[in-house]
Amino acid sequence: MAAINSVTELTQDGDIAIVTLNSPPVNALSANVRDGLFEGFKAAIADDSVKAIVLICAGRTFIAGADISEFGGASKGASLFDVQNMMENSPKAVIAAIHGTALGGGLEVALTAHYRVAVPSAKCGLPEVNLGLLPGAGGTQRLPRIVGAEKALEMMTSGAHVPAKECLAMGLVDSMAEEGKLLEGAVAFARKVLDEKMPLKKVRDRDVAGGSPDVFANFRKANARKFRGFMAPEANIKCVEASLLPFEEGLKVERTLFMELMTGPQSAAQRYVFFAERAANKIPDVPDDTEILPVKKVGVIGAGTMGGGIAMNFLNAGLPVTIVETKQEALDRGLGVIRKNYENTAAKGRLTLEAVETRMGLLSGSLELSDLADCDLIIEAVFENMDIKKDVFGKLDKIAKPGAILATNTSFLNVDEIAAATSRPESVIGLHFFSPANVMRLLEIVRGDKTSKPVIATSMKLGKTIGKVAVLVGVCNGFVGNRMLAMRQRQAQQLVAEGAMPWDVDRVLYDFGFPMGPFAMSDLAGLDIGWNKDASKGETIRDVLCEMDRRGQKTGAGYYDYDEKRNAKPSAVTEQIIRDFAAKSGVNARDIDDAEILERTILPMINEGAKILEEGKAIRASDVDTVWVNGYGWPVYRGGPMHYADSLGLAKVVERLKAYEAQHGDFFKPSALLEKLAAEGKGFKDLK
Ligand code: 3H9
Repeated sequence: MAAINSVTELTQDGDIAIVTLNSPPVNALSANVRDGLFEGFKAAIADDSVKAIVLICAGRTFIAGADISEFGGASKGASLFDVQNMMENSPKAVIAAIHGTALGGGLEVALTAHYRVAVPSAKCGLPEVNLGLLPGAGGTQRLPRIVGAEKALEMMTSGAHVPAKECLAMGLVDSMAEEGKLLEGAVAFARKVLDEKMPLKKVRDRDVAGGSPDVFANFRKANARKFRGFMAPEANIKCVEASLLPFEEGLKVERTLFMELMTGPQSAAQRYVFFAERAANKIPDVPDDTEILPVKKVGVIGAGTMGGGIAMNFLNAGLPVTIVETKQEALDRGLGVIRKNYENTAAKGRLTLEAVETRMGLLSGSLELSDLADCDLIIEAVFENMDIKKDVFGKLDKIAKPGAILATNTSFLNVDEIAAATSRPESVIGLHFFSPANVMRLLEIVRGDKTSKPVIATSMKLGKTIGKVAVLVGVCNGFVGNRMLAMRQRQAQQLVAEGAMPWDVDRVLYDFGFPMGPFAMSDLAGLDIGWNKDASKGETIRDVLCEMDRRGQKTGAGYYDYDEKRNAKPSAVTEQIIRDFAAKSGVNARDIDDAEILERTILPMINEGAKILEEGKAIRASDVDTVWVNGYGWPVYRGGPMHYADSLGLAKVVERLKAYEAQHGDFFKPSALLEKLAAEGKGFKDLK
């Protein structure tokens, strides 16, 4: 056995050399790893007793890609291309042995091996698109040469991690090894290559299947909506187009486009988000070894849209759930909706009917709160009213077993006040899911004054179990997300009061990258949420719209008019209502330009984010961004409001807020933290 360097070993099994990489956590292609691979292969090739070479990784995975944390720094040591050339041009067969995930640069390395062997649980993918990039080490040229243009387009623009079985069917993997016996399988395959004198296949020498011009045109058209605003998908498509050229020419296109993306703002933002989501898991005063409480059974109170969606998360993760409602009819309806949701997914081919039954089999309904007595976690999802919540928690306190986590799904109420309705505030926490709760990735976990560390650690871990991005926040009105959203909403309303039309505000925010603007959103949700017919006195534009039964999409009209297919059209009726309001309140309605709309809706959010940080209600600026990217449709290629503020420069943010403060008053007054950072020439990224 010979150590090549601190992360690479070269060993031998008869005439088969084995290059083993061991660079936790994910064997990313850092300078050290590249050096180790380069020297390892060089030594194996130079050794006359070696006839074939197996590349395998220790730990939980094959190479998961380039080392993202090294991006932007000066490159040191052997380049990835040096490694790949050494492997591809090796006169001895090279076999990549894959377990865990072969992703990005990792798969690109494997594609320069002559053969690939994988265990069934392995997955392969080129997920660079999710970092605002494209595979920059020949992957865009080699993948289509194996799987064809169409599959390559799908894989590269989705970043999907494709299971080994599918990879085998596509020819991306040549042979399967038994689970847990990868090395044996790969060595046996290497012997077969030698015994049968199998050729040393170079992927680069193959032709690309498919790839007529209409394949690309159709793909672009079919995905236009999904790719809107992003630069990387189009660059990936262009590379697949270039794979129809001779290999070296295609490689040049790949290189040029890769460098453009790599040095651009979108990829910087998307890489930032990658690390931000992972940083959110780290809670300074809740160490990794904090006790995790067992959660084997979950209770949900309320079978409405929210309760049902919440329940589905746990069912999907294989945990039994009991839902409690007050009336049989509501319970039946709630359980029925869950079944229907699963059946719809099955109809789309994304779930087997067997899986539907397994999940429904884990679900039970009850009209008795006492049926939650054996639950380890109980989540309340009843009406947003403090008295009702307190009542529920008071009752829960009496029936829940000792140590059970008692969670509220409130979206803005004071979790400490709710906790005070129990004799065990240390067990109470906020688990704020976003609608639809079974789909949206964000979970705001709200820590009360007295919430215990094990309850926090367990909640964070559960977030991961159910596939959420969990962010720990503190108690304040609306927590992080809704508190900042309220600022945007206020300005959106105010802009309309001053003469902007709802569709102008919506268009500016849509063009910025949000999936929809605030008024289209209100129409979708229903304008009458929180509106009371008896109390309504036509005091706001919304009041008037609701009084006219323009309650949003469901009534065919709201801020917008809708046709039968729910396509929105600016409404002359709404415009007149707005003009009448302006006249009544003596406002001189004016044209408001797009730049002002954008600044007045976005800058107050940034300012509020700064206040949240000042008050310690979020741990770090990147947590605020993680909330906005995953829960509120903030375009990931702009990194979140705080990252966006940094990209504008905080001095500029402060200057613009002050300009609006002079015109519109205190609402725009920059927070002390913003002023301080701007004065010091710093950004939110500099906060430690
Ligand atoms: C690329 O390859 C470009 C090339 O085409 C071009 C070359 C010229 N680098 O996610 P986890 C860290 S771009 C650095 O919690 P999991 C991660 O930050 C790359 N660090 O684990 C975390 O650190 P910490 C293309 C990385 O089991 C720890 O590893 N590849 C990298 O839930 C554990 O990560 C990708 O985009 C990296 N590449 O999931 C794959 N990857 O513990 C990105 C991970 O300090 N990675 N870390 O917070 C993933 O998708 C997931 O990490 C993976 C494991 C599925 C591998």
